[in-house]
Amino acid sequence: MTRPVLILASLAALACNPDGSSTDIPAGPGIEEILVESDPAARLYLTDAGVVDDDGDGGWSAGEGAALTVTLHEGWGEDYMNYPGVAVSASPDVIAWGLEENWFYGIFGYESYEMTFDGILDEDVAPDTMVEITVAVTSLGCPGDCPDPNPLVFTILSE
Ligand SMILES: [Ca+2]
Repeated sequence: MTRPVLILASLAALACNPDGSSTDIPAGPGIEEILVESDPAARLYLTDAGVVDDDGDGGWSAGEGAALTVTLHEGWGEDYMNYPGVAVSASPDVIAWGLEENWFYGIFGYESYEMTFDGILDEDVAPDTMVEITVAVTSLGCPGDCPDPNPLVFTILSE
């Protein structure tokens, strides 16, 4: 499968695909490095992670809030009406999320929806702390009836 790759030197991040190859893919605002790319061949996949800090200076400081956005796609052209959603987590666990998961009723075939998660970075996080953030596909009925999590993993650097 081929797909267009946006070449922006200032935004490009080196990522490893599941088969071990590397691809230059764009990282969104506030993203340090993309570690794992969500597989676009899967039925539900994630792209376009970005983090915008509350005061807009481009750095996420201790105690500051930020909005994480990510786009969920249906890639097979088949409506998925079983409350698909996205779950977010951080390692180390230094972000207090308003919601750690969010869902909606369904996603039509080939549709894309941007989702936003608000988080506050802990007060005691030192500057230049690397935080790994995982966003994963889930559903309201999970665990039990779970779609492939097909995660998108990236790092941010605290200010
Ligand atoms: Ca800031």
